[in-house]
Amino acid sequence: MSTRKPSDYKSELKPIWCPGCGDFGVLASLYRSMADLDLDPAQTVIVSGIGCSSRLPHFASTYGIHTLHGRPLPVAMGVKLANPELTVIAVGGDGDGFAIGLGHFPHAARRNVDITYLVMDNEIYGLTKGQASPTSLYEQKAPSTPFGNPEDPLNPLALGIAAGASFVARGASFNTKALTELITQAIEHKGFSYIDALSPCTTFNNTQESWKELVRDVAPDHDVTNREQAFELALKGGFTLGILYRQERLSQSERYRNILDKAKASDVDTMLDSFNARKGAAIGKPS
Ligand SMILES: Cc1ncc(C[n+]2csc(CCOP(=O)(O)OP(=O)(O)O)c2C)c(N)n1
Ligand code: SF4
Ligand SMILES: [Mg+2]
Repeated sequence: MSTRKPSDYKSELKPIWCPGCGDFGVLASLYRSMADLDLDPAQTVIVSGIGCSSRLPHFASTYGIHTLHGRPLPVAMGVKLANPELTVIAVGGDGDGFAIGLGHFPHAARRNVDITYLVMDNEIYGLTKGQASPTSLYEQKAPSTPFGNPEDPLNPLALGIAAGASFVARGASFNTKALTELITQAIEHKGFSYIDALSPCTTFNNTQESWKELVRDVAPDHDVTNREQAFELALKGGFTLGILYRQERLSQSERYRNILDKAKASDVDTMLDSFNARKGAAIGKPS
């Protein structure tokens, strides 16, 4: 039974997002999940990049790091490697995660780093006043694309599944009950859990009402362990809400623990002899 309340996770800073911004709903869901899981704020770290959404760690009473644009994942991975006992949650926007920061996403996924990555996807750069992002739609009009966006969007869910994320889900800021449940399951998951949280930017890309028409829940008979079915859902038009894919496999921390155990059990002199023998053989070869 949880002894903590959602309000216990609020910091003394009030969010400064625009009225109606979806990020409020994501933050409220995160507070509730942390309370449901009774997470100790002193053992929890929220790491963000740069963007409106990346301000989130300031509003939580946990530890937090507001890093650089596109860099929440490498910093979160470092925190988890340094202390696997911590609960580590990386947060950010679609621009932060899928433009400048994209190189980190597939590697965190394939390594199955035991962290949760929560992206507040508003299909726009909010903080810098509405430029098109990698998830902006073809022909979407925005301040930087008055004649329509000439590019096709990337699909973060399909990308996550392809890269080896072991938990891939989608939620929405306007459905906080379901989003809370998703975040809770993502944090509990042992491995890399990715949640694409639809989080409308009411100022530069107000999709608040239109997205409500496009969402549907994942079918009750969907087999979350079936990767092909997960791809189908990810590629389907509209937005499927819920867990698309979940796989149990050893996390990065567990694999490193196994290597440490093997290294500790092995004899250093034998290892050095074998290394020196190979080095000698390599040097001895004519070039
Ligand atoms: C290295 C670097 N390049 C560019 C920027 C400018 N910049 C700040 S936030 C941002 C995009 C924010 O969009 P997103 O990550 O989707 O967050 P949102 O504001 O929509 O929540 C950009 C391009 C920066 N701060 N640092
Ligand atoms: S600009 Fe958009 S994303 Fe940023 S706080 Fe305002 S509504 Fe939210
Ligand atoms: Mg954005």
